[in-house]
Amino acid sequence: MINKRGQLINTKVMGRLLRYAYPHWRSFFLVFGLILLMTITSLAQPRLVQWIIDNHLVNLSPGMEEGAVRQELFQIGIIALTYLGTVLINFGSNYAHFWVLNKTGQTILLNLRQEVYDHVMSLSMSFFDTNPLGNLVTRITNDTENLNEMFTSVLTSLFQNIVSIIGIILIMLTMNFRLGLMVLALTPAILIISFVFRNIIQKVYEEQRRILSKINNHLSENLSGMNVIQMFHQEEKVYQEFDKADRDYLRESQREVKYFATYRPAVELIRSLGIALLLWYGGGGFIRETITFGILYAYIEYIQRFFHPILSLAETYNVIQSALTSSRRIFSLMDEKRTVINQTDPIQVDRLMGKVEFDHVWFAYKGEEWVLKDVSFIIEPGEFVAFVGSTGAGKSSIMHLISRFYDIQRGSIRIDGIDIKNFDEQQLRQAVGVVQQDVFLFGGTVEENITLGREYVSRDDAIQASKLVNAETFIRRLPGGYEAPVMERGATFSAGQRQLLSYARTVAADPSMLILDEATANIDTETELLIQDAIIKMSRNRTTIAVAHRISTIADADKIIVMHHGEIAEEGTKDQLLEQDGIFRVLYELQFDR
Ligand code: TTP
Ligand code: MG
Repeated sequence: MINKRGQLINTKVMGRLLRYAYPHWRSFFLVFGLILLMTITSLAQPRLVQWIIDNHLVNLSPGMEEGAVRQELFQIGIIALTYLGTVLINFGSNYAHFWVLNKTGQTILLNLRQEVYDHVMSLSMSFFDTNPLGNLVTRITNDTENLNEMFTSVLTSLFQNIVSIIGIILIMLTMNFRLGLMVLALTPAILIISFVFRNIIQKVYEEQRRILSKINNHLSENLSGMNVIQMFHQEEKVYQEFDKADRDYLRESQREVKYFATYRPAVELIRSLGIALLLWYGGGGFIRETITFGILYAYIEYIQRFFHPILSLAETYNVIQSALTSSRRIFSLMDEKRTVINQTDPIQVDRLMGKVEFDHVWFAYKGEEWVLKDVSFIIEPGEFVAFVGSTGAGKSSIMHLISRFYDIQRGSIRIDGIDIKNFDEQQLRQAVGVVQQDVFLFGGTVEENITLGREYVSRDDAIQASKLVNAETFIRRLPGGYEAPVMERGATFSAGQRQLLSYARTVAADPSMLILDEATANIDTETELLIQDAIIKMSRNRTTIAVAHRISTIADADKIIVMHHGEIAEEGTKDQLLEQDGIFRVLYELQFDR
């Protein structure tokens, strides 16, 4: 049941949906016209037959004159042709309306899906941290598909059914008022049954949707983590979980079938009851000659056609509910605001020098769980600064903040003396080249993975960058070289190769600042030397901030900052820190004692 509040929200959602349909009003207009034509031709048919029976067939009798018979048959022929005409027009308008409608629906859907996807892409990282991937996939695919139902089946079947019902009632009442009233008297029974049914079935549908979303989440999560599952022999457990959700779904589907299996025969029963009543009452009328045989026939036909739109209206209600739920979910997704907001009037700089300042920065991913506590440091243009510290100390978080993936809660972060909130986000991210801890390769070619389709990165830039970071040699050796295919997630590349590719990707855009969040993965000595050399070449003439796990990366740093539990514990050159005899010295000795 819809309460007052629900209804209010529904009309709001409806209004918003209609805004998507509005640009296509001509198509919808055409569709409504075609539906009107369909309904009229369909409703005219029993009336034509009735006409033949009552006005012509009854006139035919065995002893009739040849001329009169021919005259009647001629008339019947004309009506029969008209009947054929209604069948053809009905067929034609049905076909045309279906075609126009689905084309329009799919166009609306395409736009909507693109809009949703565009919006999701624009959202800040914190959104993706808190929303399961499977839900997003469901919303962009299933939920938009549900909406299509709204525009195609619902909008038009509502119209079609209401027109049919009104048409049939009018025809029945005008043909014979009392018979008409009698048929109408059955309507409440049908309505009550349908109403009860749709309430029950709606709950079933809701449960089905919930389970389906669970299945989707399960699939997307576990398929992407397949290597971990197999490595730790979790197949059985994962399968059990999936199996359970799948069985739940089966159970709900069976429930749906069960209710439908009761509902349909119940309706059929009422329909037969109606026809029996009609034959009893109408038959009496026929004998008393108040009702003609043709009218009786036409009524039976109209009863059949009367039930269909009523039932269909009840089912439409379900589709509307499901579509409204989907639209509410889609709209709430579209209403998600970016948490990181771009300046309306951002500062434009030709090229950043690369001075980075953290000024009493406090930061938490959520609530008051501080990941960074009062962190302050200054990195001069062109310097090479290394961050070290135990896992979870907040090193990667600092890197995220420099390219403003998240906004900080307190303090400020400045680049070249300007608060990063005042830069254009795009420009900032272009100026800050980030090599992330986990390298993500996309399906495509090697070249595409380096240029990433950025219009300011040419093929030549990609090749130059690969040379600079020592990736050229191994790329040339690949079958196809720069055109070599990359599997989704780069499964066919070694950790070292992936690392080098991501270096090439980052320096190809010639950023003023370079952020290296070093992978902890162990890499063979030869590749390690290549990486070492690549880092030195990349860091020339640019501010470089590296999260380092290997002492080799740190050795030549201008400054080392030691993080501990979200705070800066020590700061200085390697030699200064070693002298201090603090955390760094411990970390250093741990690595060299291996
Ligand atoms: P990180 O900044 O990722 O810690 P780190 O880079 O120093 O660690 P590692 O050497 O292992 O790479 O995390 C700091 C804290 O922030 C940690 O408690 C986890 C938390 N965190 C989130 O809550 N959400 C996130 O997206 C990230 C990256 C971290
Ligand atoms: Mg990290």
